[in-house]
Amino acid sequence: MAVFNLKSREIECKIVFYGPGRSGKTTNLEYIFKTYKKQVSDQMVTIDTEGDRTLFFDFLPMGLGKIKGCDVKVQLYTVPGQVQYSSTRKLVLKGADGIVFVADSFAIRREKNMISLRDLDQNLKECGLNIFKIPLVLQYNKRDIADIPGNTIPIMSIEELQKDLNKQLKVPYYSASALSGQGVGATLKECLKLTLVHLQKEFNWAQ
Ligand SMILES: Nc1nc2c(ncn2[C@@H]2O[C@H](COP(=O)(O)OP(=O)(O)OP(=O)(O)O)[C@@H](O)[C@H]2O)c(=O)[nH]1
Ligand SMILES: [Mg+2]
Repeated sequence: MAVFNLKSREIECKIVFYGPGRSGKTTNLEYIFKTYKKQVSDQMVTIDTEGDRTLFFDFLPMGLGKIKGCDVKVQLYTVPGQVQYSSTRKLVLKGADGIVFVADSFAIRREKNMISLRDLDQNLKECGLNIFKIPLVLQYNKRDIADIPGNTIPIMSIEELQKDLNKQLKVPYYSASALSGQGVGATLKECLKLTLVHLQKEFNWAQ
């Protein structure tokens, strides 16, 4: 839940990068950290990892400057994608104002994407939130692999990913490569836009 300070006209909101293990959530944050230096207000904090697996969360604070007279601050979080860290995911999800769901384009991860989206739905419910109402953007990651000529790794098409994950939700989606950064900024900007519009309505702060 965003913190809105009427006196100082400051708003602080939380965006959570969700998705199955190894889909590229941490890589998204790393790219944002090194690319948006002007907006990043502090170091990226990575709490507890094992190799490149997130065991707790990553955290990156950003300042977007003034929007309609309000100083907008955003906290980006990633959850640990591995199935066994369900309670940590729920903890990180608490108070989320917007979600980026990072799906893996690898065909072998098809089931894992769908399980993770169901897990998001369930955990949002337990936090008193609704997957159809919360600002949500889907990111179809690792498209760089699909674009390699002669690639032999089976990759899902955008149409297949849409059918699996976005048939009912009908939310904005982006193809991306968190590794090269393609589509990362667009995903984040869309999620920020949806989140701020949602908060404007909720708090009436743009009046
Ligand atoms: N080719 C390619 N590899 C990627 C991309 N994004 C992430 N990876 C690789 O996928 C692996 C997992 O990426 P992470 O960002 O650690 O995944 P995660 O979603 O944070 O995983 P958990 O912390 O276990 O939930 C790493 O080896 C990344 O380099 C991408 O867009 N393209
Ligand atoms: Mg991670």
